[in-house]
Amino acid sequence: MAVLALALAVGAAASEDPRVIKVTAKKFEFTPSEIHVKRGEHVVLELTSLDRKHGFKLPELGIRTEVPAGGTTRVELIAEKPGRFPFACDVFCGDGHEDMTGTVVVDP
Ligand SMILES: [Cu+2]
Repeated sequence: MAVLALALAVGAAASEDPRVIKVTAKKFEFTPSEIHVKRGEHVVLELTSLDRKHGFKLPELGIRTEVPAGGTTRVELIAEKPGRFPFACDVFCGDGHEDMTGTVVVDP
């Protein structure tokens, strides 16, 4: 009985871990540029820059961070409402910077 309870507890803890979504940033794109999450799902965006410093701004979900050159930044995301939420690089990174955009799609 005690063993069963322990197994259930471990299973519950594991299911609460956020899903990690890896996103790379480079001049002048995010990959993937469209990120799907479920409504209420707890995810961590793991942003890695393959070249220089970039920004990551997702204003409708209150996220704004920077990704250092060659480095990784993690941001947590729990989207409570479905919809399409645009994000963009907000650290000027050269001609083409304006095209460095993407969308988080929160599925209902
Ligand atoms: Cu940029």
